[in-house]
Amino acid sequence: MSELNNIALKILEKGKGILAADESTGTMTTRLEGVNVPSTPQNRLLFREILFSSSSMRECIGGVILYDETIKQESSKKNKIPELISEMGSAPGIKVDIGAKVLAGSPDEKITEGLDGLRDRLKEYFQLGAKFTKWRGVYNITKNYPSQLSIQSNAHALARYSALVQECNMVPIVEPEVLMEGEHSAKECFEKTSEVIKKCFDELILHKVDLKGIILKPNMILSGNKSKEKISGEEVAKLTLKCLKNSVPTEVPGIAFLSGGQSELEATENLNLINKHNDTNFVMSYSYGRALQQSALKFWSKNTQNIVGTQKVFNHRARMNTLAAQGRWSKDFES
Ligand code: 5MM
Repeated sequence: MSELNNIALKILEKGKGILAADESTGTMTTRLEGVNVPSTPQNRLLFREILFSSSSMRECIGGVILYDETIKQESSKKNKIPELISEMGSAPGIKVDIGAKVLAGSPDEKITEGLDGLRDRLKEYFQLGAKFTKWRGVYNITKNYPSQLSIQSNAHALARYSALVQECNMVPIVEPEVLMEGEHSAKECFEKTSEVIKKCFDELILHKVDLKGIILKPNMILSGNKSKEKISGEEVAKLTLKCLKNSVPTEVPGIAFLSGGQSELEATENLNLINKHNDTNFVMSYSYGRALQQSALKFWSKNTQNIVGTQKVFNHRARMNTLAAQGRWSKDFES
């Protein structure tokens, strides 16, 4: 078994998932200011260090995606953040794209940038201890979108990124996110997500990426957040599994969903149902940002010195999702 395959499987072993703590400074500022905490480098670190040193890191969090600022910061005990994460038994990872920018030729859509100079940046991150990386492409659903231009150019970028990452002995997380924003139905989400993922794999294969050494980070199949249609969790699970069975090659070891704006409870409940019905060989776990951090951030903002209390809130969410990643969660565990 290849080294990259081992890393991917270890990150997602025994119901473990990924903590997406890779918010860029702009996004983290929005999150912190949303709870009335000033967005300084110290505060960004303080909150993140509280999460990274929580006890659930050992049992639940197989990997943490960091942002460039954080991977270079030191913890309060003066060790580097990737060292802290490794000591907690988890794998440090890094977001390496530099964001989604306006797509020339289709200005209402986005293309993710960051390929120029990537090989050198990857070497630096590897030296800093990163074991895996992340790149996110975003697609919106409207009557005319996502366009072929957006589907093809983002797939191409995800594949070039993945090939460079594997060359540098790290596992690429491939994140094509079909956004929840919009009026579309779950059927449209299913069709567009299937098309987007299939194109990504065409390009990954063309670029000779070892599919056993990647993790796919897709959206679940949901109706748009402005749609009148409401579908059940059972339906979400059924459509999500159908989509992935039809579009993901069987060599891929693991799938870690993004939460994409679902509430913490919805993200856990849907993941649980997906796993209850999982009739594939893929490990199906989580790589959540908001759905792991929201309650902890809210709690922490009331008293930023309350480390133990904040960790308790985070530990609970991480444990619920790790149960869900094994299809063993129940609503009764929430209270
Ligand atoms: C943590 O949020 C990441 C995006 O941050 P920026 O927009 O600031 O770059 C994002 O890539 C995240 O990893 C995924 O979208 C999953 O996060 P959610 O909150 O959707 O689970």
